[in-house]
Amino acid sequence: MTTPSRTQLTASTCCYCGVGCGVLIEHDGETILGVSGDPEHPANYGKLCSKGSTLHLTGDLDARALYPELRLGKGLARSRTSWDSALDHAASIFAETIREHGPDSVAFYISGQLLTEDYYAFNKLARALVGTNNIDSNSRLCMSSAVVGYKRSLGADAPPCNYEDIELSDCLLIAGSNMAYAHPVLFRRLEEAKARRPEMKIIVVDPRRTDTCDLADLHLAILPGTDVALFHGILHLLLWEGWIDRRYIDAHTEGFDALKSLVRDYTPAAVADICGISQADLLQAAELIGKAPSFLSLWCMGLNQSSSGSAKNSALINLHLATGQIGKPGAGPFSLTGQPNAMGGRETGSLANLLPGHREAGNAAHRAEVAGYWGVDSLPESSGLTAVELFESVRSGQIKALWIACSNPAQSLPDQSKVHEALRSCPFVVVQEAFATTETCAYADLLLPAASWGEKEGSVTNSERRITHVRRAVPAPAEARPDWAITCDFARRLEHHLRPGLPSLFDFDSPESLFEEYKQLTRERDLDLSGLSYAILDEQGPQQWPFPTGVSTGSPRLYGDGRFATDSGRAQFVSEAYQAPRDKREARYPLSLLTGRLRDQWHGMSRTGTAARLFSHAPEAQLSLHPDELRRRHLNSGDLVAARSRRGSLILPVVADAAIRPGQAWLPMHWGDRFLKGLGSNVLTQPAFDPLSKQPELKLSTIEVSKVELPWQLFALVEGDVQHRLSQLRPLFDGFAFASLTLTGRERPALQIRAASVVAPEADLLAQIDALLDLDHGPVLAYDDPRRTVGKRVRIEDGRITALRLAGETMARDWLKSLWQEGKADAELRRWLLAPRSTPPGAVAEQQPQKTLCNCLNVSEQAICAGIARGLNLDGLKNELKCGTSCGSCVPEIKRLLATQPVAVNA
Ligand SMILES: Nc1nc2c(c(=O)[nH]1)N[C@H]1C(S)=C(S)[C@@H](COP(=O)(O)OP(=O)(O)OC[C@H]3O[C@@H](n4cnc5c(=O)[nH]c(N)nc54)[C@H](O)[C@@H]3O)O[C@H]1N2
Ligand SMILES: Nc1nc2c(c(=O)[nH]1)N[C@H]1C(S)=C(S)[C@@H](COP(=O)(O)OP(=O)(O)OC[C@H]3O[C@@H](n4cnc5c(=O)[nH]c(N)nc54)[C@H](O)[C@@H]3O)O[C@H]1N2
Ligand code: SF4
Ligand SMILES: [Mo]
Repeated sequence: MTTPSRTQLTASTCCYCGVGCGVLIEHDGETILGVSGDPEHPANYGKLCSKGSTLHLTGDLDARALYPELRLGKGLARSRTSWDSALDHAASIFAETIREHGPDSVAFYISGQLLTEDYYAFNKLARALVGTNNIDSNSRLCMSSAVVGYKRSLGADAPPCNYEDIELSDCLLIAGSNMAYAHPVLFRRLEEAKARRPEMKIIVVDPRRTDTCDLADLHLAILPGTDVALFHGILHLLLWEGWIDRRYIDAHTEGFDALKSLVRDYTPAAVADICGISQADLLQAAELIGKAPSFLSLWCMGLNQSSSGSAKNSALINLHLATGQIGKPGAGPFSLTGQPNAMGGRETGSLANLLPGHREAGNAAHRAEVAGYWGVDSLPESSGLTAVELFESVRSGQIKALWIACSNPAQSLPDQSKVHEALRSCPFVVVQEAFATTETCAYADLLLPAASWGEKEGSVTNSERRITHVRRAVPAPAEARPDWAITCDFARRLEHHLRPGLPSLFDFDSPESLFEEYKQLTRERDLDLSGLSYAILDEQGPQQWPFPTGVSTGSPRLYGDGRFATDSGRAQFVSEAYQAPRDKREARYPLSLLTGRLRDQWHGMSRTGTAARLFSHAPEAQLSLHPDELRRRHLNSGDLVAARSRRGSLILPVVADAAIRPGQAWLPMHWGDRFLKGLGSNVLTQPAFDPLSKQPELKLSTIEVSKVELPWQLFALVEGDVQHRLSQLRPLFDGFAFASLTLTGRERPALQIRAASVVAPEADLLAQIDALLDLDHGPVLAYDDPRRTVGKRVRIEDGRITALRLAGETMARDWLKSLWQEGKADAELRRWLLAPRSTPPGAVAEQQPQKTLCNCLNVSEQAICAGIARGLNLDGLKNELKCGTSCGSCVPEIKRLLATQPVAVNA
């Protein structure tokens, strides 16, 4: 018998965004019981957002990868195997492929969600052992334009600011970042700073009116892809008005004259026209920037994910150099990193073109330094394939063995039809994953179960260059292992084939041993962290690099002395003209489709998609259009539409949203084929990429939207065992034109399915669906109309609905769902069920799904609007409904409702 063990707390980090919040994991040594913000961590001082604070509710074991699984031939099912045979098998296939087709016939696709030590192990495996530069990461889809921007403008890939600078700044430009959703804890810090110093000015540049605009003094809703013209237009005005810092330019920069002549053409009239904003707003932006004592810019994917991503980054950095706004408190160009350890990946050189310690794979001296340190003759010279190119080479057959770790490319890369084709045709695909449910796992010939959040040790670097020791709280479930251990174990087995008899390059017995080896490769480089150790991180807490040997604390800010990491020591102005986006709008594709993030979901939803409550803020996939665009197409909110791009099409509901300008559309990036039939959001997006950063234009593609007539509709809901049911039911909906499978509920999580097709499916298929919904036996009330076009099934246990299915038409959907939510099954329900007519009692027309704004306290948008109608202000709403009093992620949205909802007028 086991005795109940005491609850313990382990300080670690949140595994989601690049803010890098510290968390305290509450556990009993076996199971994670709770999570709270670490009050000592300098990124968040105890705060967490709606995602971080629900981490302990995610990670349903039913969705986890638990054992190695091997497929012995294409078309066969995978079966469980041992770690030894899994890795031996992988090593012999990789060795054989390399022997027959050369080292560049294999590739590794890794992730900014790996820890630094994992990254380092992979990098050494690819370059030193295999001898290929075909190792790229999902950071290619994320930060690679910022890497180019920093390197060519400032000489090194180093964000020069820190989080306090955000609070200290007098003027902030937030460009292409919806920090209210994507970096919420930093946004909370900004909200508090602005409340303390209302004179602080905030400009938001985003085609959409996002929740981040809630703090904006000025919102520039530019046309998508026009940022370069905007930044050049601002510089034009700064020059004209004399708001530049000539002394700084002369002392610390090069290339200003060329830029000056380039921006001469970017007159206010021309720029206002290109960007679709008013000249007055443009002038105001220039004035706010030009006159501010300190100026800081924050940016994210709206700049990076573009075919002119590098140009956007450099054009923004130009503004800082021209005004001398860098290297001092409250000033500087500050890219927000997306993933928790995108920075660590850049530091360890885990993009195809990089090497550890901010070195270049294309630089012979850098290669020689690293090869010497690793004790190998040389490192590969041929350039490596970057994400989009890499999958294209898989498709064309050039890559024959592919190792994917900690990323879900069958959901997140652009142009999904091609990506699925590539994975289908690749002779050998290894997927090293924590969750077995991802779209990519379906293609794994070998699935390797990885430890995940709370189960692994290592280090991460957040957006402000701060390194935190990630600590393990509990053991990984079943046979899952930490990534570094999987990688090193495989590498040692591959060495038997490729370097027989030689001493191992992978003699690591802990993440700390990897860190100790890696850190020496940063010595005397711009990011020098050779003075750091796990012991220092434990004693002194998280530290910012550079942290060279001998110092006692890291560096909060870079370039304070005006010396840059370039050969001349001077920062470089980059002069590049504005180029219009690639995917042109035209009669056939008249709408610009933007994609991005929801507040409570993370990427492909492998983790957040296991917690039903995280669906309540955005219950299902929807395509948002301006109300005028709906009117023009005779569409109503809730109608099913086909969205078509040059690459694919997707059927989903449409919704009116005035936050989006006419001519544009908005689709969250999160929905993949598991949750939305049809390969998900990225079936529409385009693979065009920036010529320098090779970062694809995920933010912008052109589409058309038209109504689809799918009269036969299905709605189903079933409580419990949600992950299994989702996995089993999803394939049964392949034949439907539309199918959306989501989670709903809070205390009693349920799977909810909406589907539609032109005609009713075979009775057989419906019977299979019913069986998986538990609607084929036991206490089930059923009614089928004589012509069998309409059918209803409701399971009632202990006086409550536990499962239901409506087929043919679904008018009673909302009524039944609310009965389910309320735990009721009354006489009216029974009467309705057995009646031929399907109109529900007192039926209302189908409604938009109810939205929960405050996820912590479970307060719906309706309740908040009712409170506003009663005359409550923000404090009143907080007091009475408690909304917004926990993590605060919903506060911007509540404020927006306060500003737009009709309020009761008190006599
Ligand atoms: N909730 C949540 N948070 C996350 C993540 C998540 O999945 N969920 N992922 C993390 C990761 S990896 C990343 S990279 C970050 C991303 O963080 P963000 O980049 O802030 O988030 P996105 O919603 O992808 O895009 C930001 C904005 O860019 C705008 N945009 C589109 N085109 C343009 C343009 O041409 N110019 C400008 N100026 N703006 C444009 C979009 O309208 C959108 O509002 O979020 C991180 N945080
Ligand atoms: N349309 C559109 N597409 C986009 C974007 C966009 O804005 N618009 N944004 C892009 C950006 S910025 C990004 S960063 C990418 C993200 O795209 P992906 O890299 O595909 O993102 P995730 O779904 O987070 O994939 C991480 C995977 O790692 C698994 N995992 C979690 N923890 C561990 C672990 O410890 N070890 C291992 N081995 N596996 C683990 C998770 O289950 C998950 O499946 O998406 C890109 N795609
Ligand atoms: S802001 Fe939220 S998602 Fe990002 S690290 Fe902090 S708690 Fe995690
Ligand atoms: Mo990202």
